[in-house]
Amino acid sequence: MTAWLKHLPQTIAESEVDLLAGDTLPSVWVDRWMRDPQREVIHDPKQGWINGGTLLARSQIAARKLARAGVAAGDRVLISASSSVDLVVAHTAALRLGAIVMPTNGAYRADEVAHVVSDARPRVAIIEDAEWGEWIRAVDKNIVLTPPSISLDEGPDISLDAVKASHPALIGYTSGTTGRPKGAVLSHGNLLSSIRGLEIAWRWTSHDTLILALPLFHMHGLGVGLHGSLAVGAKAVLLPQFKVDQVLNAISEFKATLFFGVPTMYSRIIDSGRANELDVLRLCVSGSAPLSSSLHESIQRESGQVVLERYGMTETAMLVSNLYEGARKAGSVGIPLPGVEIRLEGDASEIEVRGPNVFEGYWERPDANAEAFRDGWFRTGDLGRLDEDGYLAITGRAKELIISGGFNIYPREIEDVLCEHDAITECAVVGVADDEWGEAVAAFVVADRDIGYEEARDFVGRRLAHYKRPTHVRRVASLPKNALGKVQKHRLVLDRDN
Ligand code: MCA
Ligand code: AMP
Repeated sequence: MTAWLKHLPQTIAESEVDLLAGDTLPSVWVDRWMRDPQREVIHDPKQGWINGGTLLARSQIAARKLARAGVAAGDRVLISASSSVDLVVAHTAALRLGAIVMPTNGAYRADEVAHVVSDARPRVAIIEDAEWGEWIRAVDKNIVLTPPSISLDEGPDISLDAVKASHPALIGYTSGTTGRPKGAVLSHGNLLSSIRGLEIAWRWTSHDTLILALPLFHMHGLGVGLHGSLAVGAKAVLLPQFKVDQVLNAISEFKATLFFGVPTMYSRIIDSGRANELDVLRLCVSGSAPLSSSLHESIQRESGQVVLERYGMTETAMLVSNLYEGARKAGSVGIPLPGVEIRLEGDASEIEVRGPNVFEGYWERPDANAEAFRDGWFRTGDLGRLDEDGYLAITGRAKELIISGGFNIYPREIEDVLCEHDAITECAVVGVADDEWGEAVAAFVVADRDIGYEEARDFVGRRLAHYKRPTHVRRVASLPKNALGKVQKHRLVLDRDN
């Protein structure tokens, strides 16, 4: 039996599952907004509720402004801003126009911004930070800059919504073991099929209201939370920051039914002593990083909620999920979502995946694509094990990656920066278990003099996003190496006394 059939409610037969129904997300959204223009769709703290009719009209105007600024189908538009109705309008406008959106983490520093800009060459950058404008213009002074409200001149009426499922929709920057971040190009079909799978698996309907405190520049908040809410005609309440009290107050105020978060968010909710207030929700979902069994149990004990853990990636959107009606196992990410196939390959049991949600490759990186796929299967770099019920547990990683509070950190990037420090001759960065963040960054440095914790954090923080700063810094006489001179990272262990 196809593994994912377990996600179907009894009322849906396999033959009725159409993961590309509607062809593209923007056409599905526009269809909903036209059919029910009065229906409230998105809420933010500044603008309150915005309905479908207003989203339709405002995204059309915004698309005309982008077109006037020179954006045509296939051109890239960089978007980096905190969550707001304006951001949603800008994002939907760019997609309706056929542009390829580059959602970009607002914590990035100059070099990180310069890398993605010079790699994907956006025509317009929708940003809210003047410093970013300088960094972007330093790469290309012709890039048009605008805040999320899109303060550009309006262009003539143009035809929108002509994109097809095979056209690229998004470039999400992510990295591997080596080199700078690569742009994963996701098509409209990839994004839509993932949402259709979740709509079925999580019984997501227009009756739902999601409290969305995840940032809208990564797959979790954007490709799941926002895209899904818009596609099924549900409501999304945007919170520009994650603050436990605001989240719990919003659940009650908006009579919410759904909350999606990373494990650090759930751990903060437990620490607040207010976790019992999750009990009114229909569904709590966790992803982006491992949810420990103990946290899973605490949430259940405090609120009665059995959190549903799921697994995904920037390159694939969502892959595997625990069951809505059926077991939600702690320590397991569940069963492949509709349309998704998984296999475990090699001695290490690397998880490989295939399906309509899986991207076709990295932006202008044939070399990386050749490595990323094996016989048409995408190699996730995660290691797994299947239990007797077909549930997948993630047991480790073949790739060098640290996940801190749901953000991915590539040790190599931090090592390259630390090695620019005058006093550091060699260094190695590893992830260590951390109660608050899941994993934290530990830097081992060989240096001419003592490098203090503050100095190292400040040095990295001026060059890379804040969450990449090391939490532990150790000066060592030398790094352990094998006969070939390769650093043996597994031998780098923290003594916890300093
Ligand atoms: C903030 N800080 C962090 C992190 N976030 N340090 C390490 N890791 C982090 N993730 C630091 C700040 O720099 C600050 O340092 C201190 O923590 C306190 O900041 P605070 O304001 O409390 O943090 P926050 O703004 O509340 O952020 C915590 C957060 C955030 C809400 C958990 O990290 C977050 O939004 N995480 C979600 C990431 C996400 O959306 N991932 C999805 C990727 P100092 O005090 O020194 O200044 S998509 C993905 O992974 C795939 C597709 C999937 O499966 O979903
Ligand atoms: P990203 O590159 O930000 O898309 O992060 C994808 C990676 O996050 C995956 O390859 C996994 O290593 C990790 N990940 C996502 N969800 C989970 C989960 N539920 N449990 C463990 N790891 C996860």
